[in-house]
Amino acid sequence: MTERLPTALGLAQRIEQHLTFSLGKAPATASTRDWRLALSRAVRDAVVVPWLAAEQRTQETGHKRVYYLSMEFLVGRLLQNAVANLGLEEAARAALAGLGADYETVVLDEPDAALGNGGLGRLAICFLDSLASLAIPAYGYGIRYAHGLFRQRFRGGWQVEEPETWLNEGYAWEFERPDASLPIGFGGRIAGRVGDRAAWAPDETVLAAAFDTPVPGWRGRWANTLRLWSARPLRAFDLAAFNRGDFVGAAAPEVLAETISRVLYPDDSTPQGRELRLKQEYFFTAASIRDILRRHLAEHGDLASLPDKVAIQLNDTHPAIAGPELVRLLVDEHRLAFHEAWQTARGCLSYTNHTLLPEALERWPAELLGRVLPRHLEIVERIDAKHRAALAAAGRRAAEELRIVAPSGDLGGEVRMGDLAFVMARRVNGVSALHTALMRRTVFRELEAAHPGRIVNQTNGVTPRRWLHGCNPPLRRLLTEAIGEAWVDDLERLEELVPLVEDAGFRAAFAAAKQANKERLAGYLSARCGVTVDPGALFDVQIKRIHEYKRQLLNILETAALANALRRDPGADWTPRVKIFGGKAAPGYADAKLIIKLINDVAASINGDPALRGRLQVVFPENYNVSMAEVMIPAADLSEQVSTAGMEASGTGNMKLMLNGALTVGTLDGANVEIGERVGPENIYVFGLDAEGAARHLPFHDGAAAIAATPPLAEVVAQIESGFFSPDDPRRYDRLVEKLRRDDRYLVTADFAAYFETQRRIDRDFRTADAWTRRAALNTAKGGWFSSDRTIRGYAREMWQVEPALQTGS
Ligand code: RUG
Repeated sequence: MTERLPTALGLAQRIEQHLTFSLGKAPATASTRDWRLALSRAVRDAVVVPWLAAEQRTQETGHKRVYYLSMEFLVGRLLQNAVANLGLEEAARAALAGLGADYETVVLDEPDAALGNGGLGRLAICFLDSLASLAIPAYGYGIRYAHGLFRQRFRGGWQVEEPETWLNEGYAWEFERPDASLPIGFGGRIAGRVGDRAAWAPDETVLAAAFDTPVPGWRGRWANTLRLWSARPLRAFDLAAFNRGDFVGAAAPEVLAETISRVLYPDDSTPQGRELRLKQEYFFTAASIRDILRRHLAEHGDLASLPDKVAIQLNDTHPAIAGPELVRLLVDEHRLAFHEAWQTARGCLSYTNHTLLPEALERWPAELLGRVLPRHLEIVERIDAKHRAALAAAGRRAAEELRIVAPSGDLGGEVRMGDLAFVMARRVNGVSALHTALMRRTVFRELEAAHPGRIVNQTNGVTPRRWLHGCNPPLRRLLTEAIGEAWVDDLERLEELVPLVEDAGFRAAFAAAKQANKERLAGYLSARCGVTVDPGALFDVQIKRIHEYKRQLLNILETAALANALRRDPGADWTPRVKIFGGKAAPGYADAKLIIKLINDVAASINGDPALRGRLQVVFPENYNVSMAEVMIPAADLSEQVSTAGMEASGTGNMKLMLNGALTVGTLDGANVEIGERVGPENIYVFGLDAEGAARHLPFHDGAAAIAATPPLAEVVAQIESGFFSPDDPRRYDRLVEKLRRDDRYLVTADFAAYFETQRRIDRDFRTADAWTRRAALNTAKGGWFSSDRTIRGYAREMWQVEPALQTGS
């Protein structure tokens, strides 16, 4: 499918048209925002052509469709990505210049759509990019949160959260689809039964309103849809109440309904047992499942073909209610027998698990589930009973561990959503090799034994379009000069760089690209936070959610210990370092917020010490987000991936940093293991306990002995306790220190010595600049496997049984 993409002239005309007719502005008075919206509309026009063509082709050929259900889509900015995917960069630059506007300024004006917390939501967007680039017909389904992830501010070094308002700043990409709205019910009772069928009478109903954003793939060959649901009241307004003068009461239905899609739960890897969260999960899942059934019936007219034509992917357990919802619709509304409905649903569903942390595995009190979704609880109980009965009939012990609805302290027990998703899925995926192995041995041990082969591994990946081509123009140019542009379609072609790494000229060019990116980051930090950093220093980067298991604490303790060593021996030839942190803590996660404060306190102490100037600096810009990552990642020399082994399911930042030529310092955790396998042990810094070693120390590790045995750590701990970093409140960190001493469940103290020693090795290695560049370039060359195109091909083959709708080159 070749589309007619606009030239610079054609694009300029469209931009002007949109400026005039969509925005009502003249070029002379247009603001940057106006130009941005006009360009976005013009680019959206260009996306619509392949988008409609792709939809038409899918319908005509009856091709199987993939549906990716995710509570989170961490979109970031769209404009630059769409421009690049359509090959319109030069045209857009020239068109805007001709109109008197600057392309760079305009694309940077776009606010981030932060409809996700971190890796899980960003992975969903990388997957959508790959699905479209591979021409696999797909829909992403999620929630159109009015407020995405909060905006982070630092006040006195403490994180404070402000609401984020992405929609107020103009979002040019979506199409509202009033004809696709669906009523979604909650609560109520079962009003009647006939055989397997039941009539559910909800006592609260809201409308799910659909908003579609086209997702163009690379070269604009294909485009898919991200359909986000917004909650609306069934009746907008209570006129009778208004006429009585009860203005607040009149708006009540609106407020109540809209609450459902108002905020993204600002949490990651910790549970949220709130009723509103359950309603959000059901709201978007039910709307999506009904939409899928409606489309399938319109296209194919029968339900028997559902598993052949529909693959539904559950991104974590958040949409796990999809199983019971699909069974409910098939039984109650489409009159299938229960068993047939269950098997049909199972034929469509797959589930990806993203965490083994017990506290993060979703469980809903049966009482709550029964109150909000009474029919679904019945169905879950029936699935549970039938599943265990089937195992018993096959001669397997129906172990207690296999119960989906498990007895607990709560009245009526609790529903284990991971087990439900597992039982309802044809395939269950782990996001790295290690994570998959641990999944088989731990959380799903019994289920794996009962259903051997159901668990598969497709390690995460990242889209090279955004995370190399888009964010790193200097390196993109070098790679394309060196090996041609095919690497953007097939990232494994980066392997062709391996011989070039031995070429001094190539290494010099690679180092120059890195330097240019470091200068760009230095400029960004200066403009944004008023700090001056030396682009000649080692840029040591830890960017991710702030969480105890990710161990930003280990990093900042090591930083403070390094500061002590520098002060003690000022004459030594130290490697200058800039420690860069970025990340948000969940608002209710007190210990993570205390770690943020500690990083900022240590930063103040180090950055204010003249003895450390030019040697060590700590930078922690507020409000880390996707677009900040796009500036930091290309500039990083060192990638901090230091989670407690066994706790980070995969990581994807590790892949982005590696691809952009950063060396990893990390534990044998998540996808670090696979990074190490590809680059070889001499091109990665691995330290500390592995997953088995860590498991032997847990559940409780007494850190006091390790602290005493590690003098640099003991010194920092003593400083913290003495108020060295917090003279205004010497007791501030008592709780953190107490946890390190008595209950160091993230094994910071156990790994500190190895980490400190490894960092000193890194100091030494970085000073042999050419050898460092060689290893950095090898990281890029070996990074091709971490493309999300590879992951999606794996999902397509192993989980979805779907082929691309276009052959490469067509
Ligand atoms: O913490 C995991 C990351 O290790 C992983 O890379 C990412 C994508 O698979 O998902 C993250 N995650 C896990 N986010 N939320 C959860 C638990 O719901």
